[in-house]
Amino acid sequence: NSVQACGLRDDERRPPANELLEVARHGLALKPKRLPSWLFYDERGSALFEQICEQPEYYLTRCEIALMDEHAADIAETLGSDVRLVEYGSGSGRKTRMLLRHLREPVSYVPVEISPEPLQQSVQRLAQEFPQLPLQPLCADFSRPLRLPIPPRAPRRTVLYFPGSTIGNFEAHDAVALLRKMRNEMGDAGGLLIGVDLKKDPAVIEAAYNDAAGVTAEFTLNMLARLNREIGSDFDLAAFAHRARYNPMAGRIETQLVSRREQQVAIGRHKVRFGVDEAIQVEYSCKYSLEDFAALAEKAGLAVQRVWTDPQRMFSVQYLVR
Ligand code: AVI
Repeated sequence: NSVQACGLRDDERRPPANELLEVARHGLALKPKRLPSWLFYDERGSALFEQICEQPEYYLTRCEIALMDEHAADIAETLGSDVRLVEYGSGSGRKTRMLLRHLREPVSYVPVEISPEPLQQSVQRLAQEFPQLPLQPLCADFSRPLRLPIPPRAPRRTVLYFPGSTIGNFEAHDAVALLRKMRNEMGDAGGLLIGVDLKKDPAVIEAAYNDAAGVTAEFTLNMLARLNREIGSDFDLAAFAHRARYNPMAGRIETQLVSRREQQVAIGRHKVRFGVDEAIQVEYSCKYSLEDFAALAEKAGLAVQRVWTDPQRMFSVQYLVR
């Protein structure tokens, strides 16, 4: 097996504290207050996200794995032979392994992941199961333009894999921009295999983001804990609450951190004031109908070629081409 090292200097691995401070100060000066959802994913946040995926209410992961389990052979057939597979975000790798088991003579697998530890772990696991497959991990932020490693031989096509409905965490305008960037990266003959969560009974969606065990609440609050750890802010975690509600007009879960009382929080040398019930908007999780998503893809110059979905239309895996 050939595994390329992921070359990244230590100072490139984690946003520096002054950048985090600037991001926090900027977001908390906005009206209404906002913090970006990438702040969730420090080591603790990534571990909590893995736990969310195992909660009984969080149907997304279970449904997508069931779809891959049932259709992996058909999906692999659609992608064809001699594919270079590029995954945006390396995740736990379970869905990827299901796909790789069925791909015919893949040229290489390129997981793209911003944090080096999960990237290394998923590559090590894959190297054991697929000793013949060239692995070319890339430590990078997939939302920025990528310089893909040179493949070991010419692929028939480059297929980008973006599971998990992570596209839902981008607002429509940013989602179109990301899909357009992917369109460039896949090249003329390329494709995009993407997981997309679907619109359904709002109660089912809301439950997924308000699990009874409180893991999602802890995940959301970890954003403030992270800021306390890394920039020395003094958020009192007991004075904020997790709130995730489905907005039917916008078709999305809106997750907020809500101040339980009037308070002031030190962010660097500044004090930020919060009123009772004042919210920080921290995440959107957009839900699509099949028609909505096809229209979004079209704006990015992509056409939906195949859709795999379950009988209850909970979740979809879609194959998009130019
Ligand atoms: C990563 N992403 C698709 C998850 C979602 O469902 O929006 C993140 C998440 N946030 C709360 N629960 C899960």
